[in-house]
Amino acid sequence: MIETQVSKGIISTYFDKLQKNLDLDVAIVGGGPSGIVAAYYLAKAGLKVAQFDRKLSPGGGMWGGAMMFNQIVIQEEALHIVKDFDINYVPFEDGLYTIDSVESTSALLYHAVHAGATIFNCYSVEDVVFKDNVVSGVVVNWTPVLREGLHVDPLNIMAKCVIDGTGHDSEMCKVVASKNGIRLDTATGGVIGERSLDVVEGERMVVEGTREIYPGLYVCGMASSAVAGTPRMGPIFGGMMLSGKKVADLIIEKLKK
Ligand code: 48F
Repeated sequence: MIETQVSKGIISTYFDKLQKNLDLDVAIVGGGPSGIVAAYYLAKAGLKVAQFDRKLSPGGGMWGGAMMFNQIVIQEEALHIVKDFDINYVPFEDGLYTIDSVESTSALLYHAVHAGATIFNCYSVEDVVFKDNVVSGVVVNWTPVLREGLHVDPLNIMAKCVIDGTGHDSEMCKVVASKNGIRLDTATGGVIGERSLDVVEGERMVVEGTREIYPGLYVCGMASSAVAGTPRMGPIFGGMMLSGKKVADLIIEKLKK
């Protein structure tokens, strides 16, 4: 019966996909632009990478442009990444370009999956796995389970590296910093919280701050600004893309040694 085949097709391929992703090279928490760019370059380098986003539609803060005007600005330095993802761009002024936020978000997602990354939507990462004081995986649950406050245990997914790409909330850094005796690689040892907007400094520092913040845990995108206390930058996305590429390069270098 076709009705049963539809169900069987979905169930068998979904659980096959999930089982294949229980042991990862890289788990990316958050499906914003920086994390998706990272997923693409990591997968292209042949690493086993999965990305988890709590929403139905991954893409984070990129879909809506600014104030829902669905255009985004990027700068010359990030243009090579825009080209890697086949996104149309229009020169604007002074080395700035505009791109369509819907086209670019879908292009990032499409190319990341085609490069070999697996994206799990509706997954909330609620904790990390700790082994010998190294972040070694993620603890996941269905977003609706957490929203409803249901008493349902999560599942564990192991990873050689975990990326916190959760944006302004820097949730994985907060989770790790909340454990007894843990200090992140920041001025205070904890999550400092992002500063008010400064486009030039924010864009520079988001890339500079992209790094391994605790053994096994990397930060990219706004999470790296939030953890280090550097400025937000608003709807200019070159820094997000460069940060995603940088975190991928750092991990590729580490894991391919
Ligand atoms: O915030 P977000 O878009 O991340 P980003 O890559 O990009 C920031 C920009 O969009 C923008 C900006 C640029 O100027 O300021 O804000 O740093 O996306 C973060 C994603 O992480 C998901 C959330 O649903 C969003 O799609 N997320 C957050 N916490 C969790 C999570 C979690 N605990 N588990 C799973 N997903």
